[in-house]
Amino acid sequence: MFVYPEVPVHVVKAIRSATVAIVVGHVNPDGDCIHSQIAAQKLLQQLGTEVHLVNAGPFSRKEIKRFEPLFAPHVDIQLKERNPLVLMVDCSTLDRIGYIADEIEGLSILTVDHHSSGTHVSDLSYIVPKSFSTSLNIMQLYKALDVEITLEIADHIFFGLATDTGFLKFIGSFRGETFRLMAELVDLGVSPNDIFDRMEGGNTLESQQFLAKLILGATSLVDGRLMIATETKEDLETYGATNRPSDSLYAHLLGVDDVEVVLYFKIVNQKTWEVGFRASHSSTVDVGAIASKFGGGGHRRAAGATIEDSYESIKEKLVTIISQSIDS
Ligand SMILES: [Mn+2]
Repeated sequence: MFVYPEVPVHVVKAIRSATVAIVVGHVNPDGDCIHSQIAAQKLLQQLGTEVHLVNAGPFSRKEIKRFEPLFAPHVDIQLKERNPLVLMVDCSTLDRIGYIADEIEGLSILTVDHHSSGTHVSDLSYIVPKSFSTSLNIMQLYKALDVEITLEIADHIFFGLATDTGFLKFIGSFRGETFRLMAELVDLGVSPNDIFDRMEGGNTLESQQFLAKLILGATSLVDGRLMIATETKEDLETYGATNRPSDSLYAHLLGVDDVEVVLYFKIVNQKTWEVGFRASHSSTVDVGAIASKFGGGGHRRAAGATIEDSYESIKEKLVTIISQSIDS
């Protein structure tokens, strides 16, 4: 059974003794990153510290867009000269914070994260790879520093957790501690159904209609183990690129029995296609490796590539390579 490790004493001391601090997160931030940054800011403020939120952006996800005005895109030089403590959250390596890495050079960094990859910047850290979200690590900091978790803070923590677990879908057996922490947050007044609406809602009617169109036109190949959805130039003109329902499309098509891989062909022009790849949780197909053969990249289960060729030719090559990986 997993329990959170204690927050190291030198981490508690570093937070307590900071008079000015910067809280930075990774580029292209997600819900866990942004809500962890805000929850960390409030923690430090409760301790009397002056805090600045910094993130290089872009704030492209709809659920975090409204928080963008709270974040500065740069660390200004006068602030840096005051030798602030840098809290780096939801990432452990400097390459993840973009150009801000140069702007904080020489400052001491405290890392709070749940990713295990990469070489860490210092031993001043609270990194818990088994934690489902950085926001739960921040919750541990509140407890270690004995700062009250208000409803507002509880909401930030829960939202971060909800984002990183696909609203609890990615949590497996023997992880009761996550639910015990969630129960504390819900008893503080957090409403899981409100959080779900904020996370999954906010779609335009156009994006839902675009989704319907893509699902209706999807084709099933390789004995039902591969699904391909393709948009036309007219679809793009009707619904617009910002209404592309990518996440929902993948979820719907991967939810079909036996489907292992989903490809989403997004039109750039007749000779250029951006292809999104997704593989199911149980599939052995590594779509990141396949995308990289076409000049793209990504992870085992999620990847993308921009390919210059005709639709028919790209499709033929991808179907061949995917049916081989499914068979092997
Ligand atoms: Mn995270």
